[in-house]
Amino acid sequence: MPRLSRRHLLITLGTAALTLATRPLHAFAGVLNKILGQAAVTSTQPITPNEEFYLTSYRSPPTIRVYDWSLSIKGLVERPMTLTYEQLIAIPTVSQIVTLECVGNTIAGEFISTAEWSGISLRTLLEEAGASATAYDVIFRAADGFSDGIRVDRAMAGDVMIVHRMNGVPLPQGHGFPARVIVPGCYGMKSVQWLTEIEVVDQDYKGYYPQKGWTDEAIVKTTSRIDVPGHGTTLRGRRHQIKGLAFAGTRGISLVDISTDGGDRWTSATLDPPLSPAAWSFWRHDWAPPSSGRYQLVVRATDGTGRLQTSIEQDPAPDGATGLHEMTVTVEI
Ligand SMILES: Nc1nc2c(c(=O)[nH]1)N[C@H]1C(S)=C(S)[C@@H](COP(=O)(O)O)O[C@H]1N2
Ligand SMILES: [Mo]
Repeated sequence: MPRLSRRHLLITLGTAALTLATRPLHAFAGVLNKILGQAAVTSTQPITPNEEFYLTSYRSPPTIRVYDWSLSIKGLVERPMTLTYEQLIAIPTVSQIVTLECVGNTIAGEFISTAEWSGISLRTLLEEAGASATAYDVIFRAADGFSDGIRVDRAMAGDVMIVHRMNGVPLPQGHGFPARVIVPGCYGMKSVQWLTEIEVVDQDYKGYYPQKGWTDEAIVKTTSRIDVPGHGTTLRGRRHQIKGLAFAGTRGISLVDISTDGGDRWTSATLDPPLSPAAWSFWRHDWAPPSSGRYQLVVRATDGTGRLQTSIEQDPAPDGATGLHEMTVTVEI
């Protein structure tokens, strides 16, 4: 991403909460999909329309008026600063297509979507503020009381963004208006919405979900999903297309295999090039079943490091679901 020069940042010098609750993980895992979010309509488009992008927040989205809002950068920085909305949007934007997935997403679940996000690189902002080289974590705090943090080296990698636009329009209220964080390759919890404060600290910080026992590292697991045909479908005729998506965050997807016999034999599917290194991959496979009958379809992906997606089934808690997506279809030739 292009670097921004100092004169591009209109900054004002200035000076610039934590809730520890314990709840059993199993109780939490069960309600995450039902209470904390609403699944969007299944969409197999490479970019999810804003109205269909999945929603997750631990309470209802705050209503923020831009003239009441500011973003402060504080802590271990040489030049603490506060940006108004006007100042933030005046900075030349960079854009990146990034897939977000909730850590609570189940195998083949709907809590995964992709958008083009526009804003500024966090690295630029931290360099501008003079973040300490010896710092450990960067904490993001939000207007709804939510917070989370990432390691300073991750924050400085250049691909972490502070965004104020989503698919070409200002961030919708339900997706973090007026500004949010985007951390490619991490579960959605790190992409703090309704952002108000960035603090650089010299110790490990545990955010809202990590405090409750969820993963702090939050690196997405490799996942894949069959979208077409649907489970239980009856397919008529000799030729059919099986298709779906796969995602492994910033590791990317190198291979998708499909099995039509419950996982005994595998064939590689055709992969579409992803829209960005941080976006999901679409795959398809032309299938000519040899005879009528019932078939067990299974998909598995290999990430960009050559690691095969595990078939071991694990619930979303505490660090993301694993297992393969399987479904039964009936063929009538
Ligand atoms: N302020 C705030 N940011 C938040 C959350 C929240 O509850 N409050 N939820 C997180 C979680 S768990 C996810 S998965 C993503 C979801 O972003 P979306 O609703 O835009 O899909 O936002 C993250 N950022
Ligand atoms: Mo989430």
